[in-house]
Amino acid sequence: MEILNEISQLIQKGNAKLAPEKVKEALSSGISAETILNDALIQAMSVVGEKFKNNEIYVPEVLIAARAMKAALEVLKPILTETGVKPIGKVVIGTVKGDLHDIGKNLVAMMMTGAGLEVIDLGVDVAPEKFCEAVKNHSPQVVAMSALLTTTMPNMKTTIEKLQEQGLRDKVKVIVGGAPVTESFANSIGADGYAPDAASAAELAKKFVQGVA
Ligand code: B1M
Repeated sequence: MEILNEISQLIQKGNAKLAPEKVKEALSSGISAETILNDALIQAMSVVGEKFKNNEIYVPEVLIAARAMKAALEVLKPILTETGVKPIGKVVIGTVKGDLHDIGKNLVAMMMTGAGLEVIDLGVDVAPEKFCEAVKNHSPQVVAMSALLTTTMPNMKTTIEKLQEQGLRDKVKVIVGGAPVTESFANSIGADGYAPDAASAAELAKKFVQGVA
């Protein structure tokens, strides 16, 4: 669909003004939020990532593309988070210490909200102590951690160890995800679950909350 390609191009070029407008246009022409998300927004960021890896673009261009992606995502947010029901449980989510990537984490948070969960979002660069503090303050059933850098993945393990140290590990299920994270990594650090994308992360958290996983 041409309009999806146009949205993708606008995000890649970092046009934070026109990208959301085009998303609105696509929605009113009957294209689903899910299609726009997967085939335009996420697709655009993977092109950006590829170009960045190949040194065709640099951090400033990635940053402005991310800004446009976020602006476009804001248009989809009310649809993705739409839920008519009372929250069925609580999740504390954050991007781990040292890591500033939050687009995927925000998407996971939106999908979880849409799945009927209350989400406490701690933001980015979240230290293990901060996760522990949030568990004490909010008593969630699930702690969800995101990491986009191979160098910050170990901080997921450090956070699990800190939860253990503070006697909180048995009170929560820990799920992890993010581009470099794999199921076997999740197992190796003692996480309870791994999800490859935002929709399955929401599904998994819901199962844990309902005690069926
Ligand atoms: Co960064 N960056 N970045 N970056 N960046 C990557 C991740 C990279 C793969 C690019 C590349 O080289 N191809 C590379 C990491 C290499 C590695 O370690 N393997 C990289 C690098 C190197 C860096 C810097 C070190 C660059 C530098 O400064 N020299 C630096 C680090 C800063 C830091 O964090 N300390 C850096 C900075 C940045 C920006 C700030 C410019 C910007 C982030 C802006 C922001 O997030 N607010 C940025 C961006 C945008 C990217 C890419 C291009 C796109 C990431 C993204 O938003 N994707 C990325 C390349 C890529 O991923 N292809 C790249 C879209 C998003 C929807 O996908 O986040 O993967 P993603 O989330 C997915 C799944 O992973 C999953 O669900 C989502 C989809 O449904 N998911 C979960 C995510 N969290 C989950 C949690 C779950 C379950 C699923 O359970 C809890």
